[in-house]
Formats: sequence, structure tokens, C-alpha cells
Amino acid sequence: MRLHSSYTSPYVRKVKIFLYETGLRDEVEEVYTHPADEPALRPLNPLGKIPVLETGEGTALYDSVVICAWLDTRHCGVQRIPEAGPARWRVLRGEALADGLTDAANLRRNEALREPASLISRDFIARQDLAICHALLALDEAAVAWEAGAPVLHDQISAAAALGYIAFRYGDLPWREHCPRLADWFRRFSARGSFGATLPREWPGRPAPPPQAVPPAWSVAL
Ligand SMILES: N[C@@H](CCC(=O)N[C@@H](CS)C(=O)NCC(=O)O)C(=O)O
Repeated sequence: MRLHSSYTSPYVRKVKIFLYETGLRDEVEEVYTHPADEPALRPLNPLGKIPVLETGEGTALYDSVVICAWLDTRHCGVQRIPEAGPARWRVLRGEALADGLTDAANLRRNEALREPASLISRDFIARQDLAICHALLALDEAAVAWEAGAPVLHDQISAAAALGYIAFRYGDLPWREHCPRLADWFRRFSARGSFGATLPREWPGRPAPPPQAVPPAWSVAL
């Protein structure tokens, strides 16, 4: 299998954490494909986005949701996405929540990096800030059920990738004081091998991006 990967993408990181947690990492060759590299990506994913997984069976899978669901059929351990019952829908909803947090954080950052700064829409930023804060608060509720020692299911894997992105691009956002249970869980998850082996970094040889022109802020009154 071959994973079209990136140094910075939280969606790629979700797939990579999944690979480590399920023992599949060694079965996948990672190739770093910048999303701007259209000729390489477009034949595999018409959307031109990463991650893409070439399965080795003649298929290219995208996006991270589909890739992780497929990978869950390829290992012999605990199913990370339960097959049926309320647990399945709880885990899939958790994945949607974590991915939605990543989406909002990504959109907000792209908007806040627009040039010239006069083009930046404050309304758009405010809407994404609300989504970011409410998603973090919902994850704080969810984290109550994430017991140490229990199998790490896909809602937790997705949350780890999303919070890893917040740590990477939103280092000054004071979410931990508003979400203490999530902060405690994230501290524990950060010690896992799957998390440490997948830390993001800037693309080598490319200039480091500037900070967001409108600094991230906690926007929900408690
Ligand atoms: N929903 C997709 C999102 C993938 C995505 O947005 N990837 C970004 C990298 S973080 C990308 O390739 N962006 C390039 C572009 O939009 O052209 C997933 O879960 O895989």
C-alpha cells in the first residue's frame, strides 16, 4: 500500500495514527505529495487532495474517512469502528465532530492568511471560531468516556489528529482551561507511540508560513 502523505496535514495524520494503532504501519509506504502537485494527485483523487491510499489492489482511496474505514477491515485486532449498535454511531459521530473541528480550524486559518488583510472576512472568522470552540467543548464532554487502558477507538484517533492540528497551528488558543477533561485525555494520548511518531512539521525547503493576521481567540462565554 502507498499513502500520499504530507508533513502538515491533520487528515493524513489521522490515517497515520490509525496505521500505528492497528499495527499496519509497516505495510504502507509513505510518499510525500504536496497538494499543489496536481499531475501526481489528480489521477488518483479528482479533488487533488491528500490523503490518498493506493491499496495495492488497483484502487486509490480517499478521503481519510474512507481510508480509515477500509484499513479497519485489514487488521486482526479490535475493530476501531464498531460494526454495529450504538457504539458504531457514537464513534462515527465522534469522527465527524473531530474532522469538523479540523475543517473549521483549516478554513479559519486560510481566511486569516489572506492577503492583503483587507480581504479577510471577520464574519467568516467569527463563524469558524464558534465552530472551533463548540467542537472543543463537545469533545470535552466525549472525553469523559475515554478511559485510560480501554481500546483506542476511531473517535479518539480522530480527536487526537484534530487536537494535534490545534497544537500545531493554534498554539496560543487557551482551550485547555475551558476543556480540562479533554486536556487531560490529550496529555495522556500525546504520550502514545502513534502520536509521537506522527508529529507535524513544516515542509522542508518551503518558507515557514506567517502567523494568522487575526489571532485565534476563545469566543464562547462560559
Ligand atoms: N475531508 C478530507 C480533507 C482532505 C484535505 O482537505 N486535505 C488537504 C490537506 S490538509 C488538501 O489536500 N488540500 C489541498 C487542496 O484543497 O487543494 C479528508 O478527510 O481526507
